[in-house]
Amino acid sequence: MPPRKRAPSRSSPGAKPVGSPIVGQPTVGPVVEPLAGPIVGTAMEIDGPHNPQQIIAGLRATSEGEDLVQLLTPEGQRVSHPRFDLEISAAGIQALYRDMVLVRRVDREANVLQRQGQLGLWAPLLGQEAAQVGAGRAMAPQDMAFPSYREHGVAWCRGVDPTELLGIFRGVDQGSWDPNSTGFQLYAVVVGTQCLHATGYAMGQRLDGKIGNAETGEATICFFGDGATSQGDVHEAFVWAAVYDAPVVFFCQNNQWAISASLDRQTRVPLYRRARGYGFPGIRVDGNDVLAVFAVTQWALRECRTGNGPVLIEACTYRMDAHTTSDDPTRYRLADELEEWKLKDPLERVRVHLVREGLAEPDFFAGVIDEADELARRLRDYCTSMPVPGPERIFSNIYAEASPSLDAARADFLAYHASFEDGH
Ligand SMILES: Cc1ncc(C[n+]2csc(CCOP(=O)(O)OP(=O)(O)O)c2C)c(N)n1
Ligand SMILES: [Mg+2]
Repeated sequence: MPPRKRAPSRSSPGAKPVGSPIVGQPTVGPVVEPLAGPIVGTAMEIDGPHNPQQIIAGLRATSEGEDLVQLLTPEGQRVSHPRFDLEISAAGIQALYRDMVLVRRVDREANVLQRQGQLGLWAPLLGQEAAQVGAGRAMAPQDMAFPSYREHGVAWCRGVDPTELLGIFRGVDQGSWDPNSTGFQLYAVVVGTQCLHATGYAMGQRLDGKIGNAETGEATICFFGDGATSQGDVHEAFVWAAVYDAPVVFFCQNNQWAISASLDRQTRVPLYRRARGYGFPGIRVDGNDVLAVFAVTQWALRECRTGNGPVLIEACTYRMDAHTTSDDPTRYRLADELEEWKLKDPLERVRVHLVREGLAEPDFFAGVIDEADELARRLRDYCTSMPVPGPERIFSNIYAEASPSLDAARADFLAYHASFEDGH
């Protein structure tokens, strides 16, 4: 191959060309000559006047920042927002509070069941109740959700009974609810993959003419984490959704950690700002404020149903427990961080608000606790009495229709099992 010509220099006239490696040349030795000519600015100045202190203070995306949409402060005070104000009755706030208490109770009970050997694994949602309930309750019945593996709160809002989540974590099924009737797809464990599924589904909604009306149209919402944003699948989903105007809300729960990788290992800019590069709006909401999440997600879903999708929402929240029951977060994060986030607890701020504003009586809170106790009992009873599935179970619900090769594989597998003396 003949040696490639050097590209003309893009630096100022008179400057020496910038050296670049030439194919076929030995790579040892200095190949890059120093850039001569005037320096027009540092890289940081190109995208706005950011000094290093600002970068450290927030542009590394670890702080919540000035653009955060919030309607209820951590102290339980209602605040207004020029674009996302919400009119909600006392009963409406009570209902959101009840959802969060029950969902937290499901989560804590399942965590304990894992510790007692009844589940193989559990992925806790502790701390993310407002993000999930706010988003789940903003959905219309005809919308479709694509979850990751932690969306127990969204499942609850879609009418998936919490007992149905346990089979996956006990290892007896791959998800037993009906995605079509609930509008809630099965859990996705491969990080980010559900963003492609959601985009494809939303493109279908568009092609089927299901959009055009903010109330009766259809939209898709896809849940994923801060770590998932580094996956190629998520980038591809953003590109496809953008160029096909897919009616999909990308709902990123930024819980600050991807197992032991902190947010600053994923991004240099706040995650919601990435949307701008793909050509759709990105909004950052206080993910521990159920009212703000509800208002922002409702708006985003309406935009998508109308035909103005996609939209990215970054819900700033915190994973208060371990990544899963197999993880020990004390090995990679400081206890102060958790203590700081406890002050922003999503349930406590709503409780304080209801009490302080006289929007709920003590009976209401006592009733919710009783309901949570009953739910926990039901969950435990169900889990400990779940039947062990037979070996043929692994072949069911894989393909819509039977096939000769699947039938043969099943027959082989059952014969193999039967060859053991005790049949197992
Ligand atoms: C493609 C792929 N890579 C790696 C993993 C292992 N893994 C499981 S969860 C996880 C971190 C995900 O973090 P994030 O997206 O922030 O979601 P979170 O768990 O915090 O809700 C990783 C790396 C996986 N399941 N799939
Ligand atoms: Mg995360």
